[in-house]
Amino acid sequence: MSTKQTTPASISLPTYKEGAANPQWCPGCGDFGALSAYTEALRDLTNQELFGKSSWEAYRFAKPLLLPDGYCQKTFLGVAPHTIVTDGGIGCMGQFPQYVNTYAVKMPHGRLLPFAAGLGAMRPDLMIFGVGGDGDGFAIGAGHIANFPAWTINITYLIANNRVYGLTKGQTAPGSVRGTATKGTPYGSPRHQQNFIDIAIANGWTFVARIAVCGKTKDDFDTKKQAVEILKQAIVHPGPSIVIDETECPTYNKEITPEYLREHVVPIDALGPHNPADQNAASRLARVEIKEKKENIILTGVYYHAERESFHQYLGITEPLLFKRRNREEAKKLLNKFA
Ligand SMILES: Cc1ncc(C[n+]2csc(CCOP(=O)(O)OP(=O)(O)O)c2C)c(N)n1
Ligand code: SF4
Ligand SMILES: [Mg+2]
Repeated sequence: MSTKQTTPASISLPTYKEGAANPQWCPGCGDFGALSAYTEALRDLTNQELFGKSSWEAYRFAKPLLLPDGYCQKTFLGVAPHTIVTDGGIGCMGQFPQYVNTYAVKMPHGRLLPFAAGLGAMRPDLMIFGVGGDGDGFAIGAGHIANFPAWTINITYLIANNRVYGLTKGQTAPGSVRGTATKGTPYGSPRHQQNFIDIAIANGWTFVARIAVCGKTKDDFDTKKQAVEILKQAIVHPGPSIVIDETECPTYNKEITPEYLREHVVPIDALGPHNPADQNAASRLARVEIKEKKENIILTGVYYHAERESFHQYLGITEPLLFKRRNREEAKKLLNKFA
């Protein structure tokens, strides 16, 4: 993160790129679209007015403003470069935190959620944004996808589903469709594609959505605009949010091109009304699309959205734990409880 001080007025889109490294992704990599949607979402939230104050001011006055309701409302604790932690895994998408001007961490493969759990528990005033690939999330990290949401800690997790292990040169990944031929599976992989949305709903993620940043579809539907809106909703959602980004790896996955995505993306609303609060309806919707064959559709939009008592609400915690100063005696007493 840049150490240069910024004034509230100067926080804009360039601020989120200031001092960040130049992306090392291949030309045409879908991760560029995800990065751009993320920074635009941050820009919009940064400039949002709340409680009659800009979010920057709200950050500074967060404590008095938010005490009555607790810290479950991550939204407006202030979205600004110094209040955001972008938490990456390993893989091409895992490089993402280096390319944005926020605090950044890079965890071992599949382990961004344990870090988020610890940080989110202690610092609910921060906005935590996890980023990784389909392999990182649903292969080596799958145990955390299952366990993390049970803690009802407030984060947003963006997973790039390019359907390959991009960084390690294109092996099949949890997002790969059955029959995918790679160097490691020259006759086509017999493994079925995992249904990420269904897994997320079943495991208790309380905001579950899919995006695809691929321009305008044949029906003139703007996928980037939808992606930015969904990321904003996911960030604002007071609980574990997961967003699957259907994207391309032009280097190792020649089948999923932007044209392919534009042809197959259909917004959920186009199928008729959907109530995201209805978990059964959301699970049914998650099974509408079977992407084993090319002619099937890729639904984008919010599948599921529910409120659930948070970790901090349950424990009655109304201020970030690290802000609370304890003297030595108090700390000793607390530790002795675990002896
Ligand atoms: C413990 C461990 N096992 C294996 C690896 C090798 N490895 C690095 S990235 C990667 C796969 C990344 O695929 P994905 O998460 O889909 O990200 P992408 O590169 O496609 O964005 C693997 C297997 C590793 N870094 N650490
Ligand atoms: S290998 Fe694929 S996922 Fe990785 S940077 Fe290149 S295009 Fe992107
Ligand atoms: Mg991948």
